[in-house]
Amino acid sequence: MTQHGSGPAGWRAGTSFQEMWRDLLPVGRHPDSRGYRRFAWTGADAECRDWFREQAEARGLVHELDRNGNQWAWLGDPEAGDAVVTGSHLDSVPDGGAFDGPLGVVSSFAALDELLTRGARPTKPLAVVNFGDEEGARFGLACVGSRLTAGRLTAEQAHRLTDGDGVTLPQAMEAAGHDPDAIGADPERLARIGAFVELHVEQGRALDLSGDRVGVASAIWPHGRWRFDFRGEANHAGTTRLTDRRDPMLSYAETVLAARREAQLAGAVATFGKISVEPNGVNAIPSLVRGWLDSRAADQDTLDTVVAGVEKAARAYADAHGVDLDVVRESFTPVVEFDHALRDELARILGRDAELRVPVLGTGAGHDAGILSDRVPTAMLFVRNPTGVSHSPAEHAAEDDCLAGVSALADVLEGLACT
Ligand code: HGY
Ligand code: MN
Ligand code: MN
Ligand code: MN
Repeated sequence: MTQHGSGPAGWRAGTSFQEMWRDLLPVGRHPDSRGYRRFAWTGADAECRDWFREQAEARGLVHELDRNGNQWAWLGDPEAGDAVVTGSHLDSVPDGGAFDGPLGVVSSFAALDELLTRGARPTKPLAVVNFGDEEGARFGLACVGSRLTAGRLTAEQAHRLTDGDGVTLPQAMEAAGHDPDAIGADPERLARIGAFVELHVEQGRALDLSGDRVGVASAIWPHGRWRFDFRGEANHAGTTRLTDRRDPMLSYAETVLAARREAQLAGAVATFGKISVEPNGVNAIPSLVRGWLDSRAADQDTLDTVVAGVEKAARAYADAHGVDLDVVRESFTPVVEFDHALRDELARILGRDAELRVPVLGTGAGHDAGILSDRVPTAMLFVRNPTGVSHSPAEHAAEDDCLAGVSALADVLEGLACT
C-alpha cells in the first residue's frame, strides 16, 4: 500500500535524533527485565511500525509496506531505480538491548534530515527501510523480511514457521492485518536499489579498544543454527534407579560443554542459548531435550569442523545413555564479503573528515545487509559500543558516538546519492 507524500519540495525535517530515540525507547520494553520484547507481528511490533510510519509521514516521505511486511520511507520516485537505501530493523531478541536495530533506523531518519538540511539535493531516490523479523526471536529464523525479499526463503518455507505457542507465521501475519499469501521474492524491488548501507551498533568492543567512534564492516562470519533433539525415556525422578535411566538431559549437558571445547580449539564461537524440555516437570526424567546451537567462525571450514565435532561428541554421549539423537540444521548464512567498491567508496567519503578515523572490521553478527549482499551492493557502518555487549539490556552507545554515526551516514548518503 503506497501512501502519497512528496520529494524534497514537500520534504520537511522531522524531530531530532534525541527526540526520535525518546519516542521509540519505551515501545516493547519489558517492565521486569528492562530488556525489549519486540517480536514479529505482535503488539510491540505494530507500535514500532506505527512509529516508523509517523517518522516517514512527518518528513513528507512516501511510506510503503511491501509484500513481506518490510517498511520503506521514500524520498523521490521509488520506481526511478538506482536508489540509495539505508535502515535496519526494529524487532529484538528476548530481553534485547535498545540499540541493536533501532539505532540504524533512527540514525537513518536523522541522517536524511542532516543531509537535506545541509542543502544537499539527491539526484537519486533515497529510502529508509525497516526490515521485519530480523532477529527471528518468535519463529526461530533470522532475517525473515529480507530473506523473503531476496528470495532466500520461499513463501512455502515461511508458511511452515511456527512460534512456541504453535501459532504459524501466516496466522500471526493475518492477525496483524498482513496478507500471508502476498509474501515472496521481490526481485523488481531489489533491482531498483543501487546501494544499501546499514548502520548498526557494534556488537563487540573493537571500536572501543581502537578508540574510534565509527567503523566500516568488511565481512560477516558464516553462521547457522542447529537443533539437537535428544530423546530418552520419561520416568519418575524419585523411584527410577540411576542405572535404569535413559536421561536425555545428561547427553545435552555434556554436549553443551563439548560445544565450548570445540569452539575454543578452533577459535570460533558456539552457544546453546535455547532449550526446551518435555514434559518439563521437576520430578520427571525428561523424555525429550531439545537444544539449539548457534555457531559462527571466521571461515567455512572452521565452522564445519566445530559443528561436526559437536555432533560427533553428542552422538557418543547419546549412545552412552541409551538416548536417540537427531540433529537438524535450521538456518545457515554463508560468509558475507561486503561489496569492495562500495566499502572503498565509504572509506573515501568518510576519509574526508580528518577528525574521524574509520577502521574496517569483521563481525560475527548476522544482518539484513548480509542477506541482501549478493543481490544488491551493501555496506555497513558500526557505531562504538563501550560495553561490547549486545542482545542484552547492557548494550549501549554514547550519544556523541551516535551523533557521529548520524553524520557519517549523512556523508555517505550525500556521497552516494547527491552526485
Ligand atoms: O543473530 C544475529 O547475529 C543477528 O543479531 N540476528
Ligand atoms: Mn541482533
Ligand atoms: Mn541487528
Ligand atoms: Mn542484524
